[in-house]
Amino acid sequence: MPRASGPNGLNAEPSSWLDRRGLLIGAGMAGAALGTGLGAGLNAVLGQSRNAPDHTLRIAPLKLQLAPGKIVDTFAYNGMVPGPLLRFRQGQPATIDVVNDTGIEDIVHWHGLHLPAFADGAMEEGSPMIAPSGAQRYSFAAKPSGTRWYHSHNVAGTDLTRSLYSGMYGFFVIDAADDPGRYDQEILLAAHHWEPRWVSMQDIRKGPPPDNGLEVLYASASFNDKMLGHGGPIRVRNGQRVLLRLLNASASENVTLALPGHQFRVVALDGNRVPSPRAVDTIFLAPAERADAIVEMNRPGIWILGSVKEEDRKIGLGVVVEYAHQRGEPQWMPPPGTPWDYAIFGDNRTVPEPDHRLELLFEKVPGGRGGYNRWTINGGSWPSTQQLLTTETGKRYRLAMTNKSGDNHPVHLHRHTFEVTKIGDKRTSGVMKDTVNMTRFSSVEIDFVADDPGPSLLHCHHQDHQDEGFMGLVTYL
Ligand SMILES: [Cu+2]
Repeated sequence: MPRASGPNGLNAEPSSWLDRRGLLIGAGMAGAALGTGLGAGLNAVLGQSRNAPDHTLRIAPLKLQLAPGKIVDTFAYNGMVPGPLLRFRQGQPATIDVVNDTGIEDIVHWHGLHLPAFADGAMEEGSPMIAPSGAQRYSFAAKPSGTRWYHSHNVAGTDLTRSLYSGMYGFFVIDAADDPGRYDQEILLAAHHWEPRWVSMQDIRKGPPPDNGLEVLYASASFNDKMLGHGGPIRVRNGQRVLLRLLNASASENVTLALPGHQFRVVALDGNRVPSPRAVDTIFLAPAERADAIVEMNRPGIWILGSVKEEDRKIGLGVVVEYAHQRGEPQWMPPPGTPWDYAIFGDNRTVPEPDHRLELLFEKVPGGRGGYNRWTINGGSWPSTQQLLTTETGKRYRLAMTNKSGDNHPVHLHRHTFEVTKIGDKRTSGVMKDTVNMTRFSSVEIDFVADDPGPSLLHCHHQDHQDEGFMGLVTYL
């Protein structure tokens, strides 16, 4: 029986809760989080009722067999990777107990959902950590519809066994009432990289400057829990329409995916339907991004659905797609190298002028050889970025973001959905996301309506970037 920690449990170790990531919640913030926010929401979030939860997630160590002879020591939910599929109808009340069977405190974030800050699963917003051997009840209405996911939002820092370096992630699918469901089969694939290690990238290849700090490289990768060639194939029949729900659950690696001889008809990005569904040869996903794509199975054979990078397929990032009555070795063919462009899925609607525009500049502070890089937003690193933007309910805000670094940053805004309105010099509209990838030395503008009061974290989804200062808070008046 999961034990819900009460207010006393929550307050037992305020220092360990408040000091994470060097966080010192300001008096106002703490008042908001602990007073009105948590106070009012405490019963809801900590579960004073004795109702059975819809799901229980148990965090525990796992020896994950990616392939025969390839076992990684990790942490996971309910002994499986990804964790169990959580599926709700839009608006349905969801009650989820999370039990922490480890010696390390942790927290679960419901990525892409609109829910109160105290239930969101980000300690920076005031959601409580789950103590070692403790438990936490999360209760909220499941919305909006689409391919969402859940994952640890703990700090990893230099510890590559924690948070998104581990197997602590899973799909959270919210079905719309009007889902046309025009497909014959639904396949969920979460890409992940395993066996991380810190390296000096400049020692491995040309490019990074000599003062670059340590970065993470991985020795293996998988879709779901198996390396390419070691799980069962995806079995299809000629003429089928297969819906792929693709998630990049890697801590820091981008993926570009292809299925030779087939195209992906992208119908949703980050779970949100796009105005202009289009068929593409490849799908690019930065960490935390999702794509829903329909594939018409019209080229019988045995194929590899996998990373376009050979070195990624070699370490496991792929899965075999097998048509009925076909035999032979899985085939791979390099796809056309079309650059990924969010705008092709958008429309030409005129975007309303925002009520307020905020420029955000992202910069790297190189850590030097053997050190760790730091990241700044407008010159400051977390926690000095706790007042990035104060919003008024109902107003529209534009974040004009510039990436002044040679690294890639998937920027995620919690508890809100935003519209991509400009990529470089190109205006666009209609593409709704919760995570937007910024390529190196690029600029992107996103608009959101302040419609979900409470503190909301804006951060890079690279585990090492968010841990090293790349986060800030959007708050409400
Ligand atoms: Cu980043």
